[in-house]
Amino acid sequence: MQASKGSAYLIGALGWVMVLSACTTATTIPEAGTSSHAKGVPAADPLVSSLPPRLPRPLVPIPARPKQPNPPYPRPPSLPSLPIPEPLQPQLPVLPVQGGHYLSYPALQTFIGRMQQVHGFDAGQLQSLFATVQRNEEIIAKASKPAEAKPWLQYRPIFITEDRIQSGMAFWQQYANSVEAAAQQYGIDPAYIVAIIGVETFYGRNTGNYSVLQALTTLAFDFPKRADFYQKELEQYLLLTREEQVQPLAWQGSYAGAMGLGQFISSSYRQYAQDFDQDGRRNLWDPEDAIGSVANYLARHGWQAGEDVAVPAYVSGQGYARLLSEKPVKPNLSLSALSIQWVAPVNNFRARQASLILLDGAAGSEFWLGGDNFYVITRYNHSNKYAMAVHQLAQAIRQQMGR
Ligand SMILES: [Ca+2]
Repeated sequence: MQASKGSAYLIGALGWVMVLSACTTATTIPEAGTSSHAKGVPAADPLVSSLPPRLPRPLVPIPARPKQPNPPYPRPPSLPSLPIPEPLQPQLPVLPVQGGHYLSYPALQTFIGRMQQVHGFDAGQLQSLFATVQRNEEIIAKASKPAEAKPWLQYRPIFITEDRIQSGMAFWQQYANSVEAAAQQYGIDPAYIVAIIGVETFYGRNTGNYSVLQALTTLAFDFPKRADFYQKELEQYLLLTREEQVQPLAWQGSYAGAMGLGQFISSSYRQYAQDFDQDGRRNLWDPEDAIGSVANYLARHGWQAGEDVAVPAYVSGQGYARLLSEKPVKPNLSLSALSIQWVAPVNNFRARQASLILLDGAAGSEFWLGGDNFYVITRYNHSNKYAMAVHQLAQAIRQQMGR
């Protein structure tokens, strides 16, 4: 594919010098626009490894994020109804014992004892509750093969589709008041609120139809790899349903126990869910509550208003390899540190610092720089591919909305 490496390198090097120069001398930085596509991003060129390092340059200064007062929250005129779980009795029901699979598990008995001692649950009621829960093999199989295990070239087409982009535009238009109110109140780019709900559930199409109690119980006691995590989430789920006065058998979610349009796990639901429509209940199956809750989640994890999320990167030589990490890492590289390893953004990139991301795309290796906001999105789902899908969907929706 590279018929003339010499001339390609020369052009690439010239372009790179121009980009670096633009990046480090700009005092005002233009909008990122729609630079998220990977087309034209060059792969690493192993021939160019002995160029001298550059002197560190200062980062583009970014003004501190202004505090914004909470605007009065306007209610949209009317909303269509998505299926919303009914509130049930706050008390756990006394259920007939059915010889439930899990009652024989010592780990479940230890768990019930802890729920009684630490949180004051009635052990008898919990015995009755768990007697109704059966192990679900499908849940274990799905947890063993998460979508994030796919390479980017297979992962991207799941989420970046015309149908999802159009649905995102329709969702944004339908809930424009809530999206704008949440964006303003929490200082979040509205396109990313819309995109996360799109990637998570296709705007409510796929909120999941597994019993959350069954999913969490199965993974807590029959998925040793993440048993500690899911036992904590099961604990959180019982606390959550008690607080929200919902029967634990009532809620349905993903195979991993994630709930609502934003797919919050129980601990996140308790900590970050918002009653954004102010009807007295935090209901993540309600689009307005989901919009406010996603925005709150991003804000609480450090979203930086006015910063870009990600930008394609030029890479030369071999030095970039030491900057890569399989898992998401908190950005800690300045543009000057990147330039020393011959890495530079294709476009101006508004971010205090960056991490280098390598994705295996349809056309080969794709290099990207992710800023703090890219990392914040990975706090939602600990995957660079996930955050990139959110970024590209957000950019595609925004482009078609003309915003
Ligand atoms: Ca509500």
